[in-house]
Amino acid sequence: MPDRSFLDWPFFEPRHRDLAAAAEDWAARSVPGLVDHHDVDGSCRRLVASLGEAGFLGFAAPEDGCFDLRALCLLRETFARHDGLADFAFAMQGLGTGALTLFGTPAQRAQVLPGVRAGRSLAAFALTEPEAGSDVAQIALTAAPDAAGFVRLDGEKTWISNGGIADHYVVFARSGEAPGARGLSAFLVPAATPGLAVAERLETIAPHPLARLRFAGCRVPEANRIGEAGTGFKVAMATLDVFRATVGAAALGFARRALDATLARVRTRQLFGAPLAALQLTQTSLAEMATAIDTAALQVYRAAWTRDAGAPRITREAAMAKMVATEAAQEVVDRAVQLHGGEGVRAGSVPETLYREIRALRIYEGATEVQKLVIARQILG
Ligand code: COS
Repeated sequence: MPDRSFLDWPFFEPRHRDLAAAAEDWAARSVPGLVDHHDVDGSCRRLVASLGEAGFLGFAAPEDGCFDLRALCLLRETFARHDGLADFAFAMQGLGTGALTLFGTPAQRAQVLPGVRAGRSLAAFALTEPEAGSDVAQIALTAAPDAAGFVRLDGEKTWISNGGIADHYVVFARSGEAPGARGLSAFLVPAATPGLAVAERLETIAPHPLARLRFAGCRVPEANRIGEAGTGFKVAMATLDVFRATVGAAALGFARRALDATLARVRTRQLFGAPLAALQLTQTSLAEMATAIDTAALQVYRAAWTRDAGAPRITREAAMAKMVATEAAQEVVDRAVQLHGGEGVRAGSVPETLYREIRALRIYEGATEVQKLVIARQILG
């Protein structure tokens, strides 16, 4: 059982402690029966349906439009500790609708969010392009006026999580009001819209549903624009401000699992006539792992608490939380592999699985290098 003492920190309210216990209970009972890593599409559909039934998706797409970021982080941390896909399935329902929750009209929200909340429909966030990932202002997919009341989308998106299985995408496009960041808009695009096709499914070291999408004469009503024309960059950044802290939380879940597995290992594994845990070199590693985890948790829940307490923006806090927690988790997982020896690299072992799972978190939703850029800009003013 992982260290739960952080739940006594003053960041949390009683409802958060209850939620963490309920999430732990659901994950322990349900996740093993829902996940098959050889069938990531089916696993995600089953997970989303079950998460919806259990009521957890209400936190990803809140009915009142107000995120409880501490709750989102606690849920991602708990689900990630049990299985990377469980965390992924939950997180995408939030990231894929975050723009609607924050900027959608009542009609847009009513069209999409109840299905997402109930686990009946899957959501996706389509920002990255082959030539625009870290540099969002370079987005090239065009949104041009078409027949009266319609826009026409042409271009490509890539590395889209839930690509291929999502029921709707929030797509960021160049609508051309101004050059660069000020000429983008966000659109809600149902997956069945003619002209939208999955160009390629993408395989990664920790498989989950991921695709490159092609938009060719894909027409959506003007009414599907999320927020004002030309504000797509800010819509994307504000969504990422919320979800970056939760990426840190998922990393924390992986790191806690790695430490737990390592503690069990070093207590039982005999070396030079004593348990591995008796060696001071091992103790140094354990101390550094535990400290890195607490440091990451402080950053994640500081960011979440700051937003929940009413801060208008947590750009700096969220970037720090994502950077610190994902980098810490990579280090913790690597140490776990090392302390497990050969077992640490055996395909399917806990450390090996975590080693594959953690890597992408230092890249997606803004690589560590981008977070440094964001933090520096914030402190420079
Ligand atoms: N919330 C609201 N508004 C924001 C914002 C935020 N977090 N961040 C920037 N903005 C606003 C700025 O205030 C600026 O507004 P004005 O034009 O009114 O002055 C505008 O957006 C443009 O900002 P900026 O000049 O900083 O834009 P850049 O193109 O220089 O941004 C970074 C560069 C690196 C910060 C941005 O492109 C980024 O975050 N990239 C990473 C994206 C990412 O996470 N990609 C992964 C894909 S998602 S899996």
